[in-house]
Amino acid sequence: AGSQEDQKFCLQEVLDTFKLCLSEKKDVYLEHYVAGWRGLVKFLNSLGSVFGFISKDAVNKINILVTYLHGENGSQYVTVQSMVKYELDNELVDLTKRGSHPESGCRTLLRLHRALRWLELFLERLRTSSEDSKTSVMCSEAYNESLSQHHPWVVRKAAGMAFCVLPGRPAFLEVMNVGPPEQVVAMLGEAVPLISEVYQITEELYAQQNLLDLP
Ligand code: 1PX
Repeated sequence: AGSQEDQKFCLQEVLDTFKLCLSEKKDVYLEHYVAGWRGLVKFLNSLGSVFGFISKDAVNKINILVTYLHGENGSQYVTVQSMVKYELDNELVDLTKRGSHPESGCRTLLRLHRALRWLELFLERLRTSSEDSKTSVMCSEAYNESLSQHHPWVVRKAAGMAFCVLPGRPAFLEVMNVGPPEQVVAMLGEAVPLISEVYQITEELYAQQNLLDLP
């Protein structure tokens, strides 16, 4: 058996993990948040090795968070809210420049959080696009509106090159393993608002605590 990342992607599974993300109080469970990302990485891996540099970075960040979650202070990392409070109260975050805490949970999650905004924008485009729309265009538009602002030129360049080899819309929807295009579109209609809600809650928390520019 291969590692979890080699297994087949299925959009339903990602949708389910994002559903589990929010507690009744609208706190974000870290365990399900990283599980959602693991599912997305599976998808990325199924698109080919050109995306390897992207999935490698995502896996690296997922692993940092999982290590905290399963570490001796794991109970402080149950939700994003408790993680932020714990790390700030204990001065475990480099706030203005990189120092003794280059891999805090807060800064690591922020990277995935920014990528979640890209995902929301991209999936919304995918959902509302016509059959002959180019996924590469949807992907780069979503990227330029979000994540790219946080990336240096070289990364933007490499990302742009990777987008060019994305499969066309029909093949792309096929890899999602949901069924016919109409069904994928329906499922995206369910997934996008969920992803958006998780994004908004995290965004507000980070904004309140002044954490949106963590180095
Ligand atoms: C339902 C299917 C939808 C498709 C799912 C695809 C999942 C994509 C997962 C992307 C995760 C990207 C995480 C990037 C985090 C990041 O911004 N890292 C940078 C900063 O980190 P640092 O520690 O240095 O502060 C880091 O420099 C990143 C480097 C790798 C390049 C990131 C390019 C991101 C492009 C996102 C679009 C993915 C294209 C997928 C095509 C479907």
